[in-house]
Amino acid sequence: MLRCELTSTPELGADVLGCIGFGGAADPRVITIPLRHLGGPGYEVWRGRAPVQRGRDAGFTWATDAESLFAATEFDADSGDFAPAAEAAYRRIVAFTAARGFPHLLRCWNYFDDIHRGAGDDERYRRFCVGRHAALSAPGFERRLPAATVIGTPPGSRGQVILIAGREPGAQVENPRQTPAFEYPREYSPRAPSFSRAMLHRGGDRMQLFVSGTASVVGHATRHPGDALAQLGEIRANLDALLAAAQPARSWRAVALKLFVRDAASLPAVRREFERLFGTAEPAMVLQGDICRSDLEVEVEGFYEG
Ligand code: 3EB
Repeated sequence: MLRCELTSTPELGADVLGCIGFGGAADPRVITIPLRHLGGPGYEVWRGRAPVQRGRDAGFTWATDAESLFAATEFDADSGDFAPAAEAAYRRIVAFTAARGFPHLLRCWNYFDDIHRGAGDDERYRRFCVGRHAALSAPGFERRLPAATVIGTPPGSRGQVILIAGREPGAQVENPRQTPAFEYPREYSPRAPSFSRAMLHRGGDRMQLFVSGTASVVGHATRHPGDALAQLGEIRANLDALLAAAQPARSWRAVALKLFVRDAASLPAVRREFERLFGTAEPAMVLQGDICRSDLEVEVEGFYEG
């Protein structure tokens, strides 16, 4: 069964599928994401059933037990149009996961720099959406999209995708308060963002829910542009609606929450509001990063069990 923990002291035993370190880590077994770490645990550890088999092939660092495939890859995206780079990365991902016998993407994390560079439809995030869509679109694909996060990293960083894939498909969960991202109207991007709000799958005798990066988007519009505290309240409402929509589990427990903030200066107030809204029982990892729409100040993602 897949497990996740956020920790500041990772134990890298035989059951580790992947360990992701934020800010910077010297250990070569740790996948480093160059986001500034602002608080909470600095490592995200995914575990499976020991002994995990691992390797490096075709541009992927991967690990698997019988049930899940964890993989990470990098892509260059320094100049020119970003869409072909994103498309190539996702075509590699589709081919690699299928070849290893885990053809169902459950969860993808996407990190790349200069996410807002370029005007209008030339913005890098929008070009990323175009490339990802080209690689994933196939008949019926919109019902099989993984949960996802896209966060902008500091200038000069390479593109990185981390993924979890399964032998069996997950079940898509959409949010009744939000337009499905894959149906966003044309004004946001030439091709809509290819992700599900959440993916549900069975982990042993429990249900597990991968919740995508969730922002202050209601319908398809940004609510409370520029207002981090009000956006957090909207995120709480979005998560409540999503968790309620994700049956059969009725009481979900947050196992791992990540809070992304655009502006570190907003942090003390954002943190207090986060603790008020989410409680302090589960420490969240707090990271500084750019959220896909420039009027979004905060985003929360999670892994839940029920
Ligand atoms: C949103 O709701 C906010 O393009 O994969 C959040 C999570 C967002 C994932 C993606 C985008 C993505 O539209 C942005």
